[in-house]
Amino acid sequence: MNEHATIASDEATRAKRQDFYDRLAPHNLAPLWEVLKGLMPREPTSQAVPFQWRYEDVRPLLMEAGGLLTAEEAERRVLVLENPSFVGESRATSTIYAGLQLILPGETAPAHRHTASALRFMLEGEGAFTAVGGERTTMKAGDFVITPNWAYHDHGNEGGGPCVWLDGLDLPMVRFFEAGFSEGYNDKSQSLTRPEGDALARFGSGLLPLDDSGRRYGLTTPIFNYPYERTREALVAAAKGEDPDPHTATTLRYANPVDGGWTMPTMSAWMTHVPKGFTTKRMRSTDGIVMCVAEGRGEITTRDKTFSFGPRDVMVLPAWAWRSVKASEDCFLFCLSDRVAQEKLGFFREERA
Ligand code: GTQ
Repeated sequence: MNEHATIASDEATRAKRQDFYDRLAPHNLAPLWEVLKGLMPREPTSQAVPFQWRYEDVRPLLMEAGGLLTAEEAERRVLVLENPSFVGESRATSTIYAGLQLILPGETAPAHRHTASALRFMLEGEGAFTAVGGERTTMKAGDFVITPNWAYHDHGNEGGGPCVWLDGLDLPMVRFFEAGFSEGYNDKSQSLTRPEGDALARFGSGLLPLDDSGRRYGLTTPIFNYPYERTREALVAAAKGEDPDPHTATTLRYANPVDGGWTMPTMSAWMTHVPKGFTTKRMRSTDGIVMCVAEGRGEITTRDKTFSFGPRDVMVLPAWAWRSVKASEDCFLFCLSDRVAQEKLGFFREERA
């Protein structure tokens, strides 16, 4: 067979196959062999791209939103942090929704509940509170606050200035499963049945109630505020006791005191302390990460990007992209991802250079 004959027969074969595919289509059938490599890549290539929102850029726009509508009108006055790859999809990473929420003095973000789990990382202002399970918690800068799925929650601001926090929700996951419900409460705010600090006293002191399983919120931790004061103190003390890990420096994860697992069923959260002058060795993992700077300045490199960061900046580190942090000051970095969900499903992997 000469060369031309080969090409001719390849073309003939291709045409024959294409004709077959065209006849499959009306039956809603498709040939796997044409898409198999895309369905099962040798390794992940995240659609999300590395991105940074500098707080100094976003803050004026958020304040402008504050002049346009009330928290009550908006239900939640939030600027959604959309990954450039997912415009219009309310996704920061493939699986995590993130946003910056503003609440002004005297405002109420009305009570509602939804299938999505939510977490807050407090950024700015004093006097903001969130209420869950009949208890309020005042949110201070750096606090990690949790709204369990299907728990009524409302927010308010009893301080004198604007309050802003980062919201992280598992909305893209809920949407993927098409399992989302939501409903309003019969009042603007829920009624309070416990004093502030009750949950932290019962579950967050290295003690547990004798007659309470702690499963108040199903798979979610019964503590709904992990105060920054305590987290920071623990990290600083831990950093004194051991040299920083080459890849993770000093990292502590937020834990459910009932079972030692992560705090929520779908989203993992942790905080990393990178001491001044330290650069972490490159690592990568299958979870796309939303990182928010609690304190410090430095640089983060991931995929083809290097971002210099300062307090309250938010970054997206895509799944399976190498990442490294260089601290020019003592850094405290809050992170969230879908790691817990991936671990439960058997997907999670990481690699350290
Ligand atoms: O505070 O309950 O950013 O329901 C998006 C949806 C925050 C909230 C968001 C929400 C909330």
